[in-house]
Amino acid sequence: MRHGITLSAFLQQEQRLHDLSADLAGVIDDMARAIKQIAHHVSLGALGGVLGNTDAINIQGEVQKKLDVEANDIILRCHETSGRVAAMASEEMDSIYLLPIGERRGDYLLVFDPLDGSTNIDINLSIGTIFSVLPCPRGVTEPRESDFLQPGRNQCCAGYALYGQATILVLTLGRGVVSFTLDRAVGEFILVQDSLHIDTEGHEYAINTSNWRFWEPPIQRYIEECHAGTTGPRGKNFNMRWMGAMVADCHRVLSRGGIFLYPRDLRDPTKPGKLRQLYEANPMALLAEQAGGVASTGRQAILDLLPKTLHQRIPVILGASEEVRLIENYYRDHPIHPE
Ligand code: P6P
Repeated sequence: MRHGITLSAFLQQEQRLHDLSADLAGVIDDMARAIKQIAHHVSLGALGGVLGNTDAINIQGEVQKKLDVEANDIILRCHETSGRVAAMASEEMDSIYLLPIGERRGDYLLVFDPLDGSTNIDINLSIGTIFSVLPCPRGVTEPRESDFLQPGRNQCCAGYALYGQATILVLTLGRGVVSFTLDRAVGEFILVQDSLHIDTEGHEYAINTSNWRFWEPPIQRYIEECHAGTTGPRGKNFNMRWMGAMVADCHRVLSRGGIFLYPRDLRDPTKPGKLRQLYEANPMALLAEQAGGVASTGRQAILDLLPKTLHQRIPVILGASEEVRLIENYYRDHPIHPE
């Protein structure tokens, strides 16, 4: 019934009907403005002079792409003078970002992956921006890293942009999941879906199968049974997709069901996973749960996990409830790995 309204109208409605705070509505509006700017740079491709690598390595140990840095700066600029956020953190910045001196500190902490799927940038494949909004602890005006270390269940808002054929914005405020498409002619995000839903059953899985030999047995068992299809214990055939960008794979799960997995693997037993909790796992987990799905590490709900560090990595298994619960059962039969 709300299809066709703009993001601004949607946010006004949420303020009127659901007490959405004006400042949180403003944070979302500022993020939408940043996404429009990033979408423009992304759309230029090789003509924009922002393809290729910088000569920097980020804290993740990954080569920073020029567009990673560009997108990161755009998001900082769109929020640092709004008076709505108190500080920010990003995959591309080693430590938290404090606002310029003199700028009003707001009530929210913004964490984001400015450009998820960076290895897809130079080959014109799916990339996106993932963001999460946390409450700034009351009375804190100069946040420290520890103020960001909140469980994902604390998120006030989570969402992502996907820069594909269309630029879309998917969002949750804790009352379901809505999706907008950018109308470039007028520069407005238009509501196109007002309740994304993940079916309990799934038949499509996303995982990087080249890591097979490093997976823990519960994951090997689950994927083996998917491969067996109707001849195996699942009694149904599965399809596989892997986009190399969490934002794209998770959007497919939110749009047509299935499951996304980036489990803990034994390539580096000291690493609990590849994906980062604060700005990849937590926002996607909230969206998945709000769409009727489940988001788990394999052993517990992602949203209940207290992060230990800003760039904490965790295993991610999210999507169709029946699929994720089956994997959790397999983990229950598998001894806990030493931390
Ligand atoms: P792999 C992108 O670098 C990312 O962080 C996620 O967006 C994506 O799902 C994953 O890594 C891809 O990892 O090991 O398949 O290259």
